[in-house]
Amino acid sequence: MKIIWIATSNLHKVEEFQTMLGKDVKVKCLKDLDQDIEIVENGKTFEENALIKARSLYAVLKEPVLADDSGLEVDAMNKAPGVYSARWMGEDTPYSIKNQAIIDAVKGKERTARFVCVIAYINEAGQEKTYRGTIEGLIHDKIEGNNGFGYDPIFYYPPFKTTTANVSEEMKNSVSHRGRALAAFLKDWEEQK
Ligand code: ITT
Repeated sequence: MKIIWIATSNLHKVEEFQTMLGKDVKVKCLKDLDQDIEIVENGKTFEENALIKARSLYAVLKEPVLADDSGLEVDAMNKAPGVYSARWMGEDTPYSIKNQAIIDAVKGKERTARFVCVIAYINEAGQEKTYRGTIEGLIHDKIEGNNGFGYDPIFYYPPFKTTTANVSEEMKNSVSHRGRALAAFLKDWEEQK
């Protein structure tokens, strides 16, 4: 079976990648390594951070790797939390609290927001490329839905008439920032075969 390494320790991302890539591929992540690698995510953009993650894993494996850097941009918050989405208000703060804080912050303001995902790929020869996917939506006025993760329960996607936490994983993946970035990567990858 083909193995694809992804430089993430977020098991929700791993699950989404596994579902999107299908049963012929086994997704492996940082938790499958027999050593801890230190990744200093100090980039200012999703592209920089995705490359930092991919390079850290490539340095250890010396085989093709993917990495994902993603986050939520809220227009009324000057595009925060953005690249700080995981760390915003503290990495261990429950999303019920972070999500309510965003709902409160946009009250009476523009509700537009987007999820952004940048996938970085490094091939066997060490060549690097990034792929960006976005999904435009609105900050919902309440927390809704039990699927997905992170900010999904407040991300209202108008075509679904509900949040991305209130639809199946397949439905979310079919339009999501991660799904779109992965589709761009796969198209390029197939063409290069
Ligand atoms: P890795 O760095 O190990 O990949 P992470 O969770 O720290 O895991 P990021 O630095 O890319 O990853 O931060 C992404 C954060 O953005 C994530 O923790 C969520 O808070 C949010 N996010 C990204 N994609 C999301 C999605 O599909 N649904 C909900 N929230 C998402």
